Amino acid sequence: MGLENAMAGLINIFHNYSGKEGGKHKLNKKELNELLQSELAGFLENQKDLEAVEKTMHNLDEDGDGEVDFQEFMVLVAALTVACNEFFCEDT
Ligand SMILES: [Ca+2]
Ligand SMILES: [Ca+2]
Repeated sequence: MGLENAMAGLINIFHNYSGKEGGKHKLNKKELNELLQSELAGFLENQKDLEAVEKTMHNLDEDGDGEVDFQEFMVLVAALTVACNEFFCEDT
């Protein structure tokens, strides 16, 4: 899988969840929660409670509109990808 496919995949996944309710291009708290539980369950094993989701939301929501847009979502993906890479490097 090339990087272009990986990027298209990220965009698809975001819109699968952001389009469920409210603004189609933004994740509200419920949509973010669903995305985290379904797509990042392995990474966020210890963040299953809503309080943690709320905290994640608050940290990601840079413009303070109460929802997470794609740019804000990418900050999370980038941070998790870097963390994953570090973990992977440590492990070998
Ligand atoms: Ca939405
Ligand atoms: Ca926002």
